[in-house]
Amino acid sequence: MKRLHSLTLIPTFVLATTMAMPVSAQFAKPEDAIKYRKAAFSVLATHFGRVAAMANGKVPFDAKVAADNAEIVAMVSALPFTGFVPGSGIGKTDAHPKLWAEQEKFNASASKMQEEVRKLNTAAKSGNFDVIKVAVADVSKACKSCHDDYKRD
Ligand code: ASC
Repeated sequence: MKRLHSLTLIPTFVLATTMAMPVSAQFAKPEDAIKYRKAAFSVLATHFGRVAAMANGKVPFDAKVAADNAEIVAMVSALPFTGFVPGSGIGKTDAHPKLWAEQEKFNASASKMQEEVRKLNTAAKSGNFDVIKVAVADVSKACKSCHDDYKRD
């Protein structure tokens, strides 16, 4: 077997180091955190939207497209939440100020979404359209529940 070149371990090392840092050290300004989480939500919504469009009959079902997009959704579902750093509740944000006073509840809501997203990923890999439809509905419910509580309209 070929020896694993030490260079191949660098990305892993960088990722591990970055993730171990306190999130507040990752954004120079509150606006940067706001921009980051909006971008991450946008990626999440784009890929979830592609699966949801099929589940809701707006686009013909394609098992591979569903699986590929559900995988991306699962991959990025944690990203937006690193952007909710203290002090980033003011500015161009739809985040409700109470979010920072209810961190535990907010985190539980985020975890619920991530759990449903993991189930969607499993469902999408199975290729079973009926199971995917249920999983999509459950993810939507989790998204909406958190928006109802923490997104200003
Ligand atoms: C989506 C999307 C959301 C959720 C939400 C569910 O596709 O972009 O934010 O579903 O609309 O109610």
